[in-house]
Amino acid sequence: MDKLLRKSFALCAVLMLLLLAACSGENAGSEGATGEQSGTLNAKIGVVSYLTGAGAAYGEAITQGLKLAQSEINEQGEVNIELVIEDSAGEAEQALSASQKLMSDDNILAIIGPTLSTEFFAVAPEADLNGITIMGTSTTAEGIPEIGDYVFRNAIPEALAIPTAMEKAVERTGAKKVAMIYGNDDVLTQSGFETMKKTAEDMGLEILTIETFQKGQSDYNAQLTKIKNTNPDLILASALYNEGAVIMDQARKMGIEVPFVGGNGFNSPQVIEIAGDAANGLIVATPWFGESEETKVVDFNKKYEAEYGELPDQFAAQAYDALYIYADALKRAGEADRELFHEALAATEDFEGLLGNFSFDEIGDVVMDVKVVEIKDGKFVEFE
Ligand code: 1QQ
Repeated sequence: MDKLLRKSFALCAVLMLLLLAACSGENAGSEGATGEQSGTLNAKIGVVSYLTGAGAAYGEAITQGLKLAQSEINEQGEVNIELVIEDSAGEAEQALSASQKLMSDDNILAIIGPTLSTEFFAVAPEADLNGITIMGTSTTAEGIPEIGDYVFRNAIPEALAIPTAMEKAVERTGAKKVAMIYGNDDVLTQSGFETMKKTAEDMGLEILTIETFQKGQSDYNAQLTKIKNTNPDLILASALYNEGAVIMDQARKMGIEVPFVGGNGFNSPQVIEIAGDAANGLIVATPWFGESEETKVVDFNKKYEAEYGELPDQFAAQAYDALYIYADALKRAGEADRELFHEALAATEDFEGLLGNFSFDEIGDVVMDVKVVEIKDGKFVEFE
């Protein structure tokens, strides 16, 4: 009799559990969720990326990295991610309207992007206000995670990358005098410049001249003539790849042979594509070193090349890691709920990604190591 009672209790418990599981599957879909079906957590992630216009190679690399991670993650079966991708064209206004469209969809769990800090500063305050987690995978200007509680990035801030690159460059070249050039109409290139200037002052370097330019400029003769006349040991340049590559090309043609130290904008194979040999001598700091012999980097290169017919760059690698970081948070959240996801993401610690060990600090900024690389013989190689 006792046994029979215990058996029917057990049966009831199993039935209750089955019922609960079925209910939670049906209810999902309200709060940034598309729910859990057959043991898989479903989530829709919004992406805003720079896909058309002068800097489209940034957005192309980012979305390719995201899609590769998405197919691997979905294949693993624990979570199933749908990406809803919108183009920002590198413009703050378009980035804002694209993200407003995403934010108004209750089924969007969280956002990745936009690409440029200039765009991110227009979008992130609104995401934060709406309680929607947003993460930049390429936004490196000062002040990004400080925008709010729901704002994160997995891109290395200029404040960390630039001093690392400058210290190594000065150590090797023995440089004492520097010339500076930067884009004064972009949040990232301005922020990078501020960091370069402060670092130069802290290191006791003499700043010979400070030159500026704007997006889309094609002739740098005036700025480069001034720089050449001051005879610097090193040039500190804060630029996106389009303008940066043209500056290097024109500098080399004028006979300026000294190395350049750049920020995140310069860290693209597009610089080599556009400037050719003139790109040799560019030094940048990055968490990504594509020539690494580490198995995970080699495997990623292979898969990426097979899929897209080209090798990945830092932007692809950071985006790839970003989606894994989101998937990891989603698993720990246990359901596709905006609040639970936000809490889980903020608690990310010692995540082992393609770019190494990754944690968020208390404000959602990056804790990770950077390497210094240079362009030599038309390739990014480790800076010795
Ligand atoms: C920023 C950047 C750009 C180079 C991203 C493509 O670092 O705008 O913050």
